[in-house]
Amino acid sequence: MKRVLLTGAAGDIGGRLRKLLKPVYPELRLSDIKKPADLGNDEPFIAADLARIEEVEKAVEDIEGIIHLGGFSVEGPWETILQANIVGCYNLFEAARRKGVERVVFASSNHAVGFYPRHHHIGVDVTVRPDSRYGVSKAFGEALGSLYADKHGLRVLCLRIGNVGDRPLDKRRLSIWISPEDIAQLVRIGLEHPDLRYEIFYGASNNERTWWDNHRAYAYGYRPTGRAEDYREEAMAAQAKLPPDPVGDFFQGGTFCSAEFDGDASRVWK
Ligand code: 15L
Repeated sequence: MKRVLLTGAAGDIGGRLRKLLKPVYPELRLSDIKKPADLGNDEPFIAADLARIEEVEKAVEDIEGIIHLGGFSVEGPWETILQANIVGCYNLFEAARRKGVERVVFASSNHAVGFYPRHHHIGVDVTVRPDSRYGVSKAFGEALGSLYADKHGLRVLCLRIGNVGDRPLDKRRLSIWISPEDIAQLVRIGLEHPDLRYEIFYGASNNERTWWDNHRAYAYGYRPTGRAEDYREEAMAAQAKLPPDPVGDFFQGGTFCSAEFDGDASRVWK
């Protein structure tokens, strides 16, 4: 795989993957609605608004594999989610089909299943339980990827990403954290593994407190090196400074669940 496009290149995960994947894919093409501030001379860039399919088609021209991080990366107003993540995701897969792209790695999110309680250990075969409009858009992207894989033969990997960062930020992130190196490893499986047709993996490092069964990723050779527990003390110290959040602390999606929550709080174990 040589000609790879990274959408969402100006975002946080995009910035990290740009650096980690450049040595692997020297021709890595970047795209975002705006130019990354620190764009290097050796980094080809095409601006594209995901809501405009003609712009997306230009960005994917001659590309073999796409890492699709583009879109709105947290909860937002419906109109924002609709354009960036629903229309935008459709445009990305449809442009990929029209231009003969072989593979798409789609950045899904843990928020597609955020309303599972933390005491549930879930695989990738559970019904989605989104915790936000954002989470719904990620479930939509996973479904769209499945359609394009089954109907059009695109090879698709959906990564239900936990939280990417240098270290886990709090108690919840001790369960869902993924190091930048580990997410780069998963992306490479999506772009290169010969047997991959359509899969969903959890984007998590080797975390003792995980809520997820990620055996599909391991079956494809994933060997994470990050271990959230190594940062337990600082994450728990950060947690101690956070206000109590009975709903958010009960469900996997955290504050994405408690935000705007006016549901049945008796579902929450006290
Ligand atoms: C996500 O999907 C977001 O993109 C990221 O900003 C974090 O909020 C993360 O989930 C998380 O759940 O911690």
